[in-house]
Amino acid sequence: MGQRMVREAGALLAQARSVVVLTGAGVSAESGVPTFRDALTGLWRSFDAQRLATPEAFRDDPALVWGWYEWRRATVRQARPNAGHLAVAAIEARVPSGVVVTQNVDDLHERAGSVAPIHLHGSLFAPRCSACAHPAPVPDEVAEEPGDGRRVVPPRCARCAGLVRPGVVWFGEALPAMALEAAVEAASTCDLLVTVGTSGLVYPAAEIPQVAARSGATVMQVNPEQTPLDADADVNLRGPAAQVLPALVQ
Ligand code: BJW
Ligand code: ZN
Repeated sequence: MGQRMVREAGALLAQARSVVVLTGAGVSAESGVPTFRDALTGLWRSFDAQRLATPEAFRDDPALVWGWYEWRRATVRQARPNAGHLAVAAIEARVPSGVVVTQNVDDLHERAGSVAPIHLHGSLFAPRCSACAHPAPVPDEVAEEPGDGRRVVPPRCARCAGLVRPGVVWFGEALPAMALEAAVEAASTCDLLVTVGTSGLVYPAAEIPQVAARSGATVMQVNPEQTPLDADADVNLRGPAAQVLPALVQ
């Protein structure tokens, strides 16, 4: 990626009055949070994230799925926002209208100073009852690995004794309507959408850059790899978020 390209992209950003930053797992990769499509590591090596993140997996083996989320919550708690998250917060603070839309279930944007990022796929820190949707407390960190190191029996709902589930959006489930509406509204009225670290494979989030492009916005992509979003992007900045984003806001 050339210096000239970064300068031009920085100039586009400086001119924009209304910016949406759409992030995916890649923005947290350099904080040590594995991306969704990265091979699972350690104890979880033999599992497939696409299969675990489903209502069917939770129904068939709630302790396995809950244990996976406990492990991921612990990873995120130990992680710190990186220079990419900080640059996103700086963009948001600098432009007259800045909106952060994330597919991530971690809280690293909040911890970097972003104000109320829109979470399209929920949060690791908002468990709820699988039967009555009553919010449940976030469990304390597990001090030591229980049992086989993977399965953790989920807590029960204080209201109806149903099984508590992670407050995330699994495949086949609807996205939170207000979050999706707010994201689409922001994308259709912005003059620049910056998509960062997303594979562009998961819908409806993957449509958001198209919404912006069709409404006449410039679309900029930050990703070390090619993605299906390349076609919609006016500017493709190939590189890791924690290097490229800070260079844009210098
Ligand atoms: C870096 C980097 C660095 C690395 N810097 N970058 C239309 C067509 C086809 C299918 C569908 C469709 N519409 C719906 C579907 C089905 C399905 C879907 O999209 N399937 C596809 C797989 C084909 N969608 C759904 O089921 C959605 N629901 C739905 O549509 O409901 C309809 C409905 C309506 C009304 C009633 C009922 C139903 C729900 C989707 C939910 C997605 N949930 C997950 C799990 C969340 C919880 C959890 O985390 O466990 O969300 S799946 C997973 O993918 C997670 C992510 O947010 C999401 C996106 O992943 P992301 O962020 O793009 O990460 P990766 O890992 O894929 O990519 C990382 C990228 O970073 C890569 O490009 C790297 O190169 C890059 N990178 N290092 C910058 N340092
Ligand atoms: Zn309940």
